[in-house]
Amino acid sequence: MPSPKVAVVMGSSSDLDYARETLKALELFGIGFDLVVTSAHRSPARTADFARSAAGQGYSAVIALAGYSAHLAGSLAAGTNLPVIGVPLDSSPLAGVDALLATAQMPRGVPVAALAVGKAGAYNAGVLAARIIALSDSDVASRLEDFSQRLEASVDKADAEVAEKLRAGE
Ligand code: RP5
Repeated sequence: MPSPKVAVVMGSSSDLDYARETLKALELFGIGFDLVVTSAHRSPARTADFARSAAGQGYSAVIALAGYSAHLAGSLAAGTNLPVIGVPLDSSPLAGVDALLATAQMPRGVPVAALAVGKAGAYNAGVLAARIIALSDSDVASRLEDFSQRLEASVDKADAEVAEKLRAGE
């Protein structure tokens, strides 16, 4: 089985710090990626070409991160039947409310999986891609199991730490 990979698409190079969160999650699950800059508004032809060629490039999903009036995820979803995961970014004066609405409010028939605004959404995009890939990849499925267990253990640890602080009078 070829190793899984996804496309991580940013609307601008200024989105890189957000995309790093996505890459962090993808690396955790052993999922490869290509990181691409293309803009729905500034380079519409390049964006459409990328969407049309995405399935042929072997991606399992496309992750789109964009701020302001974020049409990137929707534009990509218009040109591919791959699952498109959209991350609205809080890079504008409206703190991502604009991008959230533009990413989530897709018309019937052209879905985008719209995630949380900002870095939590960017990280979760990698986790959601892993969940999609895990449907047909047992290695990724088993890494997801470990991930969930570590997440749960971190809550137990936080609970114990808070109790300890209270006992110590902090
Ligand atoms: C969006 O506009 C990009 O995704 C970015 O979040 C925002 C600002 O882009 P720059 O003006 O910094 O290139 O399209």
